[in-house]
Amino acid sequence: MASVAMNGGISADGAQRKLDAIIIGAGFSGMYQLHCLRDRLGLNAVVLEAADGVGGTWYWNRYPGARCDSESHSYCFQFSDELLTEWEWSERYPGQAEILRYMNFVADKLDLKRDIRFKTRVVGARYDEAANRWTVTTEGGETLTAKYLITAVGCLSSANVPKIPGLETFEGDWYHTGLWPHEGVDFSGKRVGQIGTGSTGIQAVPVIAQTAKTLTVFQRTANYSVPAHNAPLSPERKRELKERLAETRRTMRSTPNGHPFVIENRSVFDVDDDERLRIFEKQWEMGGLQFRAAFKDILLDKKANDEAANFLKNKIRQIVKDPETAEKLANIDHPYSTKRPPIDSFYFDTYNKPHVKLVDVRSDPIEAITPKGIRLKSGEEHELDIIVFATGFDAMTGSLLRLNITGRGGRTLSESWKAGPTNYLGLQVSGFPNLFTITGPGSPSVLCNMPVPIEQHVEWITDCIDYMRRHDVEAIEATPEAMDRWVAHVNDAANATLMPQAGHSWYLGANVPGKPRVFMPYAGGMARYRGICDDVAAKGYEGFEMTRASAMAK
Ligand code: NA7
Repeated sequence: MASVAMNGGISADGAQRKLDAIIIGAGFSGMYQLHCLRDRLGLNAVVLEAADGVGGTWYWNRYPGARCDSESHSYCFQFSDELLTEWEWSERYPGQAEILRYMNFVADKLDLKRDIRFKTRVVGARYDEAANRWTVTTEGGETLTAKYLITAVGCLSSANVPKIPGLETFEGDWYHTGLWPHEGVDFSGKRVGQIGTGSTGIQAVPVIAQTAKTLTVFQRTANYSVPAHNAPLSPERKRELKERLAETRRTMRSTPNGHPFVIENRSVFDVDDDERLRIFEKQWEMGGLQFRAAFKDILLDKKANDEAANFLKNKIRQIVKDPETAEKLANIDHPYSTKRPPIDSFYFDTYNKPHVKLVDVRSDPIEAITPKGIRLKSGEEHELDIIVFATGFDAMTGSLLRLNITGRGGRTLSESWKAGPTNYLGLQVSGFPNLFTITGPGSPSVLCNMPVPIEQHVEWITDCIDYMRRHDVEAIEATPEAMDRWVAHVNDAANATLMPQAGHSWYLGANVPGKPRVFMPYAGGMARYRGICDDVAAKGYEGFEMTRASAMAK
């Protein structure tokens, strides 16, 4: 269908056109949602984006070593053969700069930028019941209205800087990895302290250590990591990947996590000790998230998980030469993969460098930041020139709640989610008609290779809006009963795995003080989830209340 030239919702004479849809965020989700609504359904849609470019998380996360942990050939849109064929990745795992180039390539190819309003941060959204429209307010004080409001704000976009007393007194510089300066940071000759050893921290340590005078890593929770074995893609591998596009796509659609590899159909104790060790070694050599696909029960059975965990802890002890440091790193308190499992490039090896030191802040917590550095509870003080906060995000709900969304009857999303996020299919909340949350809590999202759940949500929302238009439906809203059933199912799915056992994970919201502890992503698997969503649609959007135009007029 022909697209409508909107220039970000503003017509050539500066007046605001009547919008059908407002999309918040220009990452993978927002870009594809715009393409679907504008170019497939012919709607007047606009994307509002705080940054001055596309990319979402890859626009902001420019920290040293920032790289995706999905393999490049799978970390891209699958909906278009043309995009897949034209774009060529250079490495096994794509780095931040290359992903950003890819996203600009897609945005230009699909001519998306003319309908994205950059440097436009949304600070509020309110549903007007009488008009059945959403009014969105921007930081600049503008208002825009549309029938549909679609959040495409990502799961990990609200940076979490812990409130450590004294930060404002620090005389050096400090940065959060998720809000990294575009011009980069020069670590040469500097005494650097890094707080955090999640996926981000584990990527940053080896790169910062290359130039810093000293690097002190403050570790609260020790973490597993498997080598990424990142490398440039050879011409043969590039050719092979292009030839296998259809097969890769099929695999990604059929697996529980959207990755381009299959989980082996065998259990840890189906094989003897020697064979198990051989398999783990092979997976370690292969590298990446595929490690956990060696057996099907690693996330289901604690004893099975212990085998993988012990293998990985032993690897740390083999790599790290100083036994005391090795023990601190291997002293991991949660089952493998129950927190997001990092993959790395020489993370543990970096601790063999004389200028890199590990400080265990579980046993001796950070008490304050002083003008000169970081002071621990014991009184031990570390003098620093730069502090890097690799402390993660107010994940999954933070980016939604800071939009200040108000639904029917003046009820805010924060009120609705006081005890933790509740919704139907991760897509809709009762009381918030025509609001769709792409990769919202309660959907598989972060447990998957992200482009897969993003495409699935965007296509489902597009089909739903298309259905509404064809059936004269003005408003769609999840029913409270459907939400209750879905929340119970999300909890059951999580409890069927070992994942809730990592008590301090951001999956549970435990990394942000005061946040309700609820296991947020849907752990039932992507392929199963897709089936449920398709079934709901096939049954005329079961669990949703649809209000027709005739009923609205009354
Ligand atoms: P994560 O995985 O939330 O990691 C944050 C790290 O920061 C983790 O080691 C935390 O320890 C640590 N942290 C957080 N607050 C503090 C304080 N106050 N003191 C000491 N240490 C602290 O975030 P990432 O950015 O690494 O990864 C997020 C996702 O982005 C990743 O999984 C990929 O999906 C992409 P804790 O474990 O809470 O004890």
